[in-house]
Amino acid sequence: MAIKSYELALFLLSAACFLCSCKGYTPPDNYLIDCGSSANTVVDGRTFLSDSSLPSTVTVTAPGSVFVNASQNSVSPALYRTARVLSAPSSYSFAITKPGRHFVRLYFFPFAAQSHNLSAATFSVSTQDAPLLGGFRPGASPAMKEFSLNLTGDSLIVTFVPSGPAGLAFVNAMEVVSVPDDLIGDTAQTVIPKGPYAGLAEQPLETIYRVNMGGPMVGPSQDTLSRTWLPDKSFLLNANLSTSVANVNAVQHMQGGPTQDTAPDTVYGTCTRLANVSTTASPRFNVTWQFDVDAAPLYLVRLHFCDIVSQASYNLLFNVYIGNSFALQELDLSSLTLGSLATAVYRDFVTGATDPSGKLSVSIGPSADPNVMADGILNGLEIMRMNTTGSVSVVTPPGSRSKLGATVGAVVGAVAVAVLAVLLLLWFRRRKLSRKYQSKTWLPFSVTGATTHSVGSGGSNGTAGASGQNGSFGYRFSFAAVNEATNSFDESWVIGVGGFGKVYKGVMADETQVAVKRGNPKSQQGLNEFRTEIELLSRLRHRHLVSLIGFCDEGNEMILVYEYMEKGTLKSHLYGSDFPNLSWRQRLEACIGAARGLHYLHTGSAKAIIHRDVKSANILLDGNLLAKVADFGLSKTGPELDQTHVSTAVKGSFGYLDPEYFRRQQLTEKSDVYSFGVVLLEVLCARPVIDPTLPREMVNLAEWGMKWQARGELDQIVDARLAGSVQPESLRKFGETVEKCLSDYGVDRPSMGDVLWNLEYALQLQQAAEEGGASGANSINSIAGLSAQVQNMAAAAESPLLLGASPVLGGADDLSDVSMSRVFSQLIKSEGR
Ligand SMILES: *[C@@H]1O[C@H](CO)[C@@H](O)[C@H](O)[C@H]1NC(C)=O
Ligand SMILES: *[C@@H]1O[C@H](CO)[C@@H](O)[C@H](O)[C@H]1NC(C)=O
Ligand SMILES: *[C@@H]1O[C@H](CO)[C@@H](O)[C@H](O)[C@H]1NC(C)=O
Ligand SMILES: *[C@@H]1O[C@H](CO)[C@@H](O)[C@H](O)[C@H]1NC(C)=O
Ligand SMILES: *[C@@H]1O[C@H](CO)[C@@H](O)[C@H](O)[C@H]1NC(C)=O
Ligand SMILES: *[C@@H]1O[C@H](CO)[C@@H](O)[C@H](O)[C@H]1NC(C)=O
Ligand SMILES: CC(=O)N[C@H]1CO[C@H](CO)[C@@H](O)[C@@H]1O
Repeated sequence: MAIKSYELALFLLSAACFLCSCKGYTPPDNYLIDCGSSANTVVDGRTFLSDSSLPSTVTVTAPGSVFVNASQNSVSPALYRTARVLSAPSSYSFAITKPGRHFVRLYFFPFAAQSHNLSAATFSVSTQDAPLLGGFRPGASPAMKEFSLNLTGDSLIVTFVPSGPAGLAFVNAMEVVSVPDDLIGDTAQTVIPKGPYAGLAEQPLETIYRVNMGGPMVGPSQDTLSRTWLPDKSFLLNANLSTSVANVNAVQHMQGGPTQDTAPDTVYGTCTRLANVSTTASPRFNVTWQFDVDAAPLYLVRLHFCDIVSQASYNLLFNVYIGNSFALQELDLSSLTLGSLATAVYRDFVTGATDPSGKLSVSIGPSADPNVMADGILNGLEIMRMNTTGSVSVVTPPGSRSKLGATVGAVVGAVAVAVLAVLLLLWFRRRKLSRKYQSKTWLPFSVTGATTHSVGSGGSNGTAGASGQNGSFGYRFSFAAVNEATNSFDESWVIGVGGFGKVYKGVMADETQVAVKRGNPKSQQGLNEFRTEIELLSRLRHRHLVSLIGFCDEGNEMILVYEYMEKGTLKSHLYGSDFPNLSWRQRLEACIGAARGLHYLHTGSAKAIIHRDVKSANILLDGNLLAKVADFGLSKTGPELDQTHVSTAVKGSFGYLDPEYFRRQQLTEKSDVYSFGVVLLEVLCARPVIDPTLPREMVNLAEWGMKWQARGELDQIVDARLAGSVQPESLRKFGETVEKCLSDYGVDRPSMGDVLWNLEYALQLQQAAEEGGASGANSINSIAGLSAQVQNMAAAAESPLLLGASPVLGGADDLSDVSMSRVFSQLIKSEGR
């Protein structure tokens, strides 16, 4: 509510701004100081106070400091003509009226002063909570350093500590100005690997670049937050591949989206666009901007977009890269703005330098879809350094309480952040290195046995390839056979596209329908996934895992042939397509099937197998809506008995990723349980797990769902098509299960076996109620039904591997670790309700 009215106030202010052309945002804290000056200085309509007549809310503790000024005929900008020279640790302390983000801007220019050699000054600057500059030596020309800090206390102490042989520090001017709370959110997306990043809210940031693509320089007087935006020409690698477009008056803002304070209209209303050079030999190319950065730290990269170029919605489709990795793949701006054109949006990313020599590059390039015209735009870009190292010093103003405790806490916090950053970096590097040292050519997978040219699918015409260690790999098909089965990889037979490549429908010579996944031979990741999938799927057979029929590794091909799943993905039955609605029972049954498949993966062989990419798009339905788990490309064998986890780079899909896995990079089966919990919510609510078009608090389904579950009102967000048909008892059981799956810590999450049992139980509750209310007789029937299953389970528990190896057995064949006493205690409890 508070946020709403605040936004309304902002809106009114910006509306007022339109009328009176005053600034849109009034900062609660607004300190502007012209350091070393004995008179006020007005710059761009803002008054910088004289350093000698400061208000009582600013305390300077600067023993032995002196004011110096440049020669009378200096032509440097006004704020850079005076300085306060500090020859001992010194501080400026500001009273803060409203906690939250503030810009701290420091101005430096070592002009020639008579009394001191400012060029020799070397010093560090910190606040009581964050290091700002370490061993800093101002350059030869005027420069402003801008930091964005989330201040939590009632004061900000900026401390300068001289560190060079000259024992000097100085500052020309300072600003401490409030920033709207929603300017920097808490979350962003990491690029390598792709995933969520949380924790920006408390992160100190230093602005490194702020660029207006395709437009002019925007100065402090044209920006509601007095920022400076540079033109992009000097950062373009090849300026002749792009054109500039401007349509400033068209810019619109959507509710809950960026405002004038996010970036001025001059930024959103101008862009750099892929040039229309379709006459040249290669009409498809990228436009790249390159920035010098330090190789070590992480950066927050904010990309601003506003489709001022399209004539109609949904026509512009393009890719955005940070370094060589996708930041936004097949970006469709209209879908982020509910279809409206010329509407401002931005996306935040966290990345390291994209080149070890200290470069960060951002590119836009055409869509991979050959039917889409090569086009792409970028309107603005900000690169902010996330400071994670260094120490803080505090020169406490006289009379104020010592804040040692707070300082120590801050240092400890900073160390924790630093450790996290180092981990992130190491793992970023490792990925880079491992990629670098991988051979560029694709080595045929070592499978013995000759290739034959005849085709079969379970018949006797294929070759049963075998490897020494892992037993049978199933059938090895000739390329000719696969080619024929897919009508020469007919594009109109494509039934899906994944990271690995396209999936085609196919019909083998004996009329068996198959799904054929053809990998991109150039993808190294693809090769690993190809191998993993063959190895795993050849070992595992289960009614609820999609079966591998065979593969083809002829030449450079990486082709996998699976059983055909007629009804497609579970996801497509929930939203985004026009399949008939699934009833709550059907949905529960699909979840139960998938849970069985995962439970088998986790427990069906000596070493647990962790799927790592559990999502509704990887759960497929056959003609009878029987659910099977697919896509084992990312799967990993679980921990050895003596370990509790597998350490690994984070992979998986945004929105489903276990936060603990992301934090600690330790993989356990419980990461799959988390992702499965997200799938359960998706099944209940029938909406995407991440929907950036929704209001902020609704974007992430897991968060949104848990909010309602915590209030005991999960029924409020049930798919409208299920209205009234979900029995409250069933929903309650389901909700509790979801909540447990989504526990923050893996140890608090149930095993897949427990999840399975709880879902079975939710189904029983639903059936019991549907079949005539919870009369005594029906309850007894459903208990009888369950007991029968429990007996099956007990039988199954004796030889899980054997049952797993045989796909025909199926049913409740894999509940090996559900304890009988638990089953009954839960039944008894429920009867008591
Ligand atoms: C330099 O400082 C002196 C005394 O502080 C002042 O009188 C003089 O006007 C200043 N010069 C300039 C160029 O500002
Ligand atoms: C000022 O210090 C710089 C760096 O130490 C030095 O290169 C320069 O010669 C000095 N200038 C004067 C006038 O002493
Ligand atoms: C500042 O940090 C606090 C936690 O220390 C957080 O609650 C608050 O939301 C943050 N404010 C902003 C504007 O990010
Ligand atoms: C565009 O840039 C490329 C590479 O710098 C250069 O080879 C080419 O001649 C340029 N084309 C034009 C029309 O300037
Ligand atoms: C690009 O050029 C092609 C042919 O030269 C033309 O059909 C198309 O409209 C142009 N696109 C734009 C955006 O100017
Ligand atoms: C654009 O850059 C990306 C990342 O480096 C690359 O994968 C892609 O092939 C490039 N596209 C074109 C059309 O050059
Ligand atoms: C962004 C930022 O403030 N970076 C600083 C972090 O702290 C180190 C050490 O004090 C400095 O060197 C960086 O300049």
